[in-house]
Amino acid sequence: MRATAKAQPNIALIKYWGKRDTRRNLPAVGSISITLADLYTTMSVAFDKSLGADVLVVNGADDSSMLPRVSRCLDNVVGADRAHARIESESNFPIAAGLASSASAFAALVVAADAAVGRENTSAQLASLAGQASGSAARSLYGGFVELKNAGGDIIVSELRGRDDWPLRVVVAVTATGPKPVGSTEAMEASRNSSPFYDRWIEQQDADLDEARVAISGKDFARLASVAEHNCLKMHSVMWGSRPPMIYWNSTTLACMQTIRELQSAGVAVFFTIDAGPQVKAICKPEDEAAVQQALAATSGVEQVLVSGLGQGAVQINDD
Ligand code: 2P0
Repeated sequence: MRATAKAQPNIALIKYWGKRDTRRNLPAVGSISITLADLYTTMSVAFDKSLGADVLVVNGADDSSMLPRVSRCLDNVVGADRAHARIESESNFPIAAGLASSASAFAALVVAADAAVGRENTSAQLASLAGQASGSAARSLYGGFVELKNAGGDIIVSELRGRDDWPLRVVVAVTATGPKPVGSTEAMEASRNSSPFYDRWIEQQDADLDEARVAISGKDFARLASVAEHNCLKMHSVMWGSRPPMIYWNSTTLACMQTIRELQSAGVAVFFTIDAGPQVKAICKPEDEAAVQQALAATSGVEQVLVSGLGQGAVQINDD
């Protein structure tokens, strides 16, 4: 009744922002992401009839803040009549800071819970279950380039291209650590309810998805760079237009964007994307990784630079 799984965060190149069904946590738009390799969360789930309640330990410390979502996710995977569980989560990167820690956490959680009770849900079923807990988590079940599509009353997640097929690199500039001021779920609802740009965002998403799919299929870096930056800035424009406004950037976020513009002007194949947090993710070709890493590390205000290749998605691992 115990199992452990490992999953990586993913970085959306065409973003999920907005829900069409809050109860079932269904996204209003499709999205395309890349799964990372070197940032990860390991999650152990041990069901134990002697426990009086679920217990969640995050990076060695009791954490009750995420427990309701975690417990609900376990109910969805295993059934509400399950035994209580001790859940232990460890991440090797800052959590709740716009580095998609909920994606890696819930992807690992569904795989571990499913394995702990000896079931063999398919990846598609597990992706759907992870998505109910956190929309972006559905994408972390798969590796490489991943697309999430809306399909009827559910989602369908699939790998568009393998990680070894187009081995791009990701350089993350950490500009601030610590939890973000407003969680994604609340911020998305603020955008839906009040941003004058929200409807246009939804209307245009299919065109961006089509363009990104073509770029990924043809390994057309310049085209992917152009549509990904456009989609990212459009999503942040939706957020900035919300009341109250949702501004996740800080001055170092802008400095990093400027660094990336300078690299681009010097002929480096790199582009940026930014999620619901102040970190800047630079995507580049392997031959440019050192230059990108160096330039971001030298940007004033950057606290830490993390680098990663593309990963394989959530898997069960052996318990110690
Ligand atoms: C994404 N983000 O596509 C977008 C871009 C943040 C900005 O998915 O409400 O934590 O739990 O389904 O998955 C972050 O949102 O949101 C996210 P919920 P989630 O990666």
